Amino acid sequence: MKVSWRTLSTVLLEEELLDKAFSRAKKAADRVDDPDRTFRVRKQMTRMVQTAADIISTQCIDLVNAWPSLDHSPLFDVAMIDACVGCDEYRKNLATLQWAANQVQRIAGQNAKKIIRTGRVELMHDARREAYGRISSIMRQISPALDWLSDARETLKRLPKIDPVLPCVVVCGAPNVGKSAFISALSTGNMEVNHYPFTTKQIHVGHFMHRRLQYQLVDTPGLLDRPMEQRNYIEMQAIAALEHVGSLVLFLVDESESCGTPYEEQLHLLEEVETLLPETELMVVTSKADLLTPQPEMWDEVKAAEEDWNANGQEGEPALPLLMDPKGRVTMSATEFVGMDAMRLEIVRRVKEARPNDPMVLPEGWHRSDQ
Ligand SMILES: Nc1nc2c(ncn2[C@@H]2O[C@H](COP(=O)(O)OP(=O)(O)O)[C@@H](O)[C@H]2O)c(=O)[nH]1
Ligand SMILES: [Mg+2]
Repeated sequence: MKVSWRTLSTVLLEEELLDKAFSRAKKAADRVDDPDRTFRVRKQMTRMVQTAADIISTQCIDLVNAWPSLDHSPLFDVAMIDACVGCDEYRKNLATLQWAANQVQRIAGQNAKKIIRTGRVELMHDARREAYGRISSIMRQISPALDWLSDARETLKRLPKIDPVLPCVVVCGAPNVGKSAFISALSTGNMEVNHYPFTTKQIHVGHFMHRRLQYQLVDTPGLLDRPMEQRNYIEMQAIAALEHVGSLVLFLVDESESCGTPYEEQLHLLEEVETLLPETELMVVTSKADLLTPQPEMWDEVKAAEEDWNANGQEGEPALPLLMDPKGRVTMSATEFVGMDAMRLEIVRRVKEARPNDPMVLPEGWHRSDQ
């Protein structure tokens, strides 16, 4: 099941939920019409108690059902939930709502019985009043859980959406090396702009399609861009989460140093990323090829090959020449758009190598009926 945190409905807090429950209950009572006073009051009071309990238990149960179960969530989501709000709290607060739903229904049942069993109108009113008091007391007890879930929803809404089944390229490197520019240059369609809940920096999640398979490109500002000792527990968790979804890590190096981080320091960071994501295939790429002096030898050749390929409708999967820098690393310019198409095809090849048992790829000799 794929959950979008953005579609979870708002959590009504203690006061809001009580107001809603009691005002609906009153309306339900107002609709009762019976000439016999005893019958009328009995119906009114039972309806009030039952309606109030139903409204409250429905919100609680709906919430418990709508929020993803941690046992059935992708590892990336679980790691992010743990990093951002805490899995134990998450479970505990949802369990509290489940408990409250049962309690208010039990109270409604008990007091409805009292109302039905008496013939005295004032005792019916007393039983209704008692039910309201007990329901309010339950609501007071779950108020902290409602507050917590409401805050958690705001936090989790801002998480980047990553589909664990699809290839995912994690783009990292020091600040300002061109991660965001690279992702926008490679992406087609809408780019999602997001924040990790623990950083105010914008993150970009982009996509491109190749052979009907969507490739995700994830930005990592504030995560894989500074020395290890400056990272806190939450950030470490988030980094661990990336290893669960990353098919390939691209580490961008800005040799021009226009990013502000010295070259040596960037290489130090690279070593750290290698130790932080040991299971994921890593590719080092030089960004901002247009700023290299001298210009990469193959600049004109790559540019012409890419222009040709685009002019011919991007037919096939040619071995477009990769732009290389003098150090022998693949390079590209996101602003001049040179080396980008070659890079995209290289990413596809690398991801394929890194995911030999890709569930989306059919075995040799099989054909999709719609191809
Ligand atoms: N000349 C040049 N500048 C670039 C290139 N890519 C990014 N930049 C510039 O580098 C700065 C930082 O880029 P940005 O993508 O925000 O870096 P991020 O912090 O790694 O996401 C911006 O001013 C970009 O315009 C490139 O290929 N060539
Ligand atoms: Mg950026």
